[in-house]
Amino acid sequence: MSLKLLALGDLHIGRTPTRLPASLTAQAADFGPASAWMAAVDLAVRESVDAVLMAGDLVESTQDYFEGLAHLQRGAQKLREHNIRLIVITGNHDVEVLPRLVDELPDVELLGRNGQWQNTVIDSRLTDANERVRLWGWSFPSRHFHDDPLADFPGRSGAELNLGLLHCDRDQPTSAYAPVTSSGLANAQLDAWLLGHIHQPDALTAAKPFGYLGTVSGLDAGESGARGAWLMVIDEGQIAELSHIPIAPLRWDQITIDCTGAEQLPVLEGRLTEALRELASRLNSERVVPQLLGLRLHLTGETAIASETLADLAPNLDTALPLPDAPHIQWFVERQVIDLRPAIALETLAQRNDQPGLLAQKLLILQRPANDAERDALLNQAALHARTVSSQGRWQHLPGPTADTEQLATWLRQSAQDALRAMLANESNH
Ligand SMILES: [Mn+2]
Repeated sequence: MSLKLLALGDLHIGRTPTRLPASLTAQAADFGPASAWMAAVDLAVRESVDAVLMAGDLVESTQDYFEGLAHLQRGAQKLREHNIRLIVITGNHDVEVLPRLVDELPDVELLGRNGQWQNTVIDSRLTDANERVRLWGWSFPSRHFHDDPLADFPGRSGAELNLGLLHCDRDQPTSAYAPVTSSGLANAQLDAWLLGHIHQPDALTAAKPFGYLGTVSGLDAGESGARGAWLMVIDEGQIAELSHIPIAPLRWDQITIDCTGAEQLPVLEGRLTEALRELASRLNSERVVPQLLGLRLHLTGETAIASETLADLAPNLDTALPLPDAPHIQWFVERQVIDLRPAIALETLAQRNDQPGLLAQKLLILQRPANDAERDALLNQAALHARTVSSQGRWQHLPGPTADTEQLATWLRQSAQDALRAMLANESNH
């Protein structure tokens, strides 16, 4: 007889997915964190786990108090009805709001309030099971915390498995979000560390249960791939299983299509269909499938195809469509990334003295290794230009840092390839 836990990373109730097709924006909340949370609760009930553990940042911000209250209460009540414990810690986002919510919700247990390490023993609900674990937790005491919370970790205790639940920034010594080190985590001698804060999940296994749980649902297109909850099974005092179960209702993903040799729309459509069917067959083998897929189409390879034809490839961005071979999943194109090279070899083009020739020469320079002097000079010129533009008054309010050199190189390459294809298409029309 075993003990089962369901561990969830950053949930961020209060966030709503953006970049959805126009026809779905009114229902955006159905595809966000609150839906992922209820899916996690259903999974906990279905798997008959003993406790649900949450590693901080359950709620996006202090402004989301009522949204947090409604959803946490609904989930906590359902877990309570099934005699499943709900144990949480605060992260930097919900440091203020989560303790207030917990005070309103007697079914939720907050561990390590105010940055004080605390532990609780979780016993298997099955009386004949005889399995137990000790769970350690530490909650953010303030929005920023510059010290290593492991510095005053009291150390493991008891003969049972000792697990840790912590919201922290690993191996980022100057972080304002509870910096810890990998060696510090290892030196604590626990049997598992279930971490929150970083949104990309680590590849955790029963043999290596130390790392980030990741977001429960992808909060934007940058958080691509399977997102969900982690099921941990403890059997005879050992971690027997630790598996990732994708439960997010919306999944962001990428499809790369090699367009080499494809110059007509039907050929490209055939390749996209093939890629969608592969994706469908992969998804059909999963335990829980997403309802909605937001896809970034990455077009690569060598082709003389016209940009207008490429624009026709992505289905209408205002709607979502049933996925071939998996019609219960809707898909839409979030964005097309065009990274195509002309079908003519750049070296041949670069022999020419006209505009395509000059552009081909620049592209060849861009392809050189990162420390090449001519490449550096080209990128410095681009960086200077970018700085001049971004310091103009009308662009100054745009958020985000200035692009780094490699980002600039990517933009230059993509726009030069685009321009080159347009020039060559124009030539062949004459
Ligand atoms: Mn965080």
